[in-house]
Amino acid sequence: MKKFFLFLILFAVSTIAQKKIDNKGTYLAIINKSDTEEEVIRKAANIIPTPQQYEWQKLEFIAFLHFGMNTFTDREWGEGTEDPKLFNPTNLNAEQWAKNLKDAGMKLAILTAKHHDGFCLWPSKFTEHSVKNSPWENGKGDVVREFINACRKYGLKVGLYLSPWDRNNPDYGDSPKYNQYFLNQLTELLTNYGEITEVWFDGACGEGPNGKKQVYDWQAYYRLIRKLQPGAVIFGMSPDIRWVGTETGYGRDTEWSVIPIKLDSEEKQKITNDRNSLDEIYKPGDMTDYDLGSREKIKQSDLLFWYPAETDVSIRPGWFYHPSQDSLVKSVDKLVDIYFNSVGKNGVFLLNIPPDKSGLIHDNDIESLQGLKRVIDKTFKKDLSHSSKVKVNDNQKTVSKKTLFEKDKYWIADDSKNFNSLEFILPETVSFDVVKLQEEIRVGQRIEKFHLEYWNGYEWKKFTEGTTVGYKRLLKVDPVKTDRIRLTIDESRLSPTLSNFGIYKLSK
Ligand code: FUL
Repeated sequence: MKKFFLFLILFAVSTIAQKKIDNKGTYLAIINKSDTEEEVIRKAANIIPTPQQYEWQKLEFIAFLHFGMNTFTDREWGEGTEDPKLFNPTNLNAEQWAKNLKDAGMKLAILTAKHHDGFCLWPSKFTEHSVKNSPWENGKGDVVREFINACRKYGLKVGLYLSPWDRNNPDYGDSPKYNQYFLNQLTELLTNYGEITEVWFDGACGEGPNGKKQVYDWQAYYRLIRKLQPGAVIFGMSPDIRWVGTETGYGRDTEWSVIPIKLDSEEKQKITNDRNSLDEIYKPGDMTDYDLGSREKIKQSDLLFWYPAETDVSIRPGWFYHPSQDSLVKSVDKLVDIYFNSVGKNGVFLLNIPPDKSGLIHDNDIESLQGLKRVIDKTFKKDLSHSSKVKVNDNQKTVSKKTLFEKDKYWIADDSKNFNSLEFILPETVSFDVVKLQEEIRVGQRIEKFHLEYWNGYEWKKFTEGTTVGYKRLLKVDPVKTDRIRLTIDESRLSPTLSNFGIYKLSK
């Protein structure tokens, strides 16, 4: 009998810690004035990504291609009055783009189908300002099609950038008319080219105080995209994916994917527990604040939802190709640092590689991309804690790390109020300088503060600490030599989870 109870206790210890994914969370939560702080935190801890957001987050590293009229005029923002005849790549080869992006480990590529100058890279029926009036392929070409065919061939998902600000269209500023034009263009792009994974809306508008005042019908845009491409996520001016807030490639040290917003009384009437209702009220707002999702912020809000960060930067100083910047392509070391600060700070890394006037990605850019890939592959090839055993909260029973983080399984603490630690016991002493932590975001984002220690043979020594983890947190640390590492979660919203842990040696 005693043995039976012992078995039961051991069984409980080994099963409590590990769970299979269940979808108990919600996509959004309304905060009521009467909610206690505890209630607000409980709501925040249970917000989860939609399936589309989760799939997108897993892409980690994606590409941007700024290509268009500006490539030929050597500008960043065109006027909209440029002659379509200027667009004439001599050697355009979208397969060269796709192959190099794929080889660099990118999973999706986004092309500027139309930038602010209004010039369309596809032969739109709704304007003359497009490739159809250029000498390229005698006006019979379609860059969007060539790009998408090449991406499909190399197994890359596809995204399209369509600038709402349009300096060429005469109806811009006549709001209903231009909105219809924009919807027509979206319809062309989202029906004629198969599956589109990301639609990219930029917030720029340089019209100035006396310029044309176009009121965008965001709700109509979202409705059309949901209808034509229900699997797609919308970047930027939408409630799906937010801009990280800078164009440097560096995310915040504390990067929450659960974001609060304020609502006016009309919006409060319209919002329900259904995430689709968010589309009906969402107004693009400023997401550049240093603190977006702290306890203080969420306590003062009306609504919480999953709103992850995309971290964009160009491999060159400009977004478009300029021959004068050939020597200014970011180095491998810089790109590696950006990788750690984007993918490694709970963001998706969107790196821009602009094709040149001939229609090819320049050799200097390819060299840096290949260098980045080499470092990432070499560094993350071998997790030095792979064969470790894990001790949870000083429990004498250990589990193998492999079993704890097996596919679709994760560790969840019993109670957020207890001391929560995971000790990784390695079969031998190793030396490392990179740590990887991942939360199981399909349960929510919960960790608010953590620290890491190593055993030096006598005592525990702290070697790093942090705040949020989210989908992925990568930490570069001074080299550590040990056979025991302890992760302690000091603060969390409800019970924290962990879906992966790894230690590596940065290898160039
Ligand atoms: C900005 C634009 O104005 C730039 O030209 C570029 O497209 C960048 C990605 O977004 O807002």
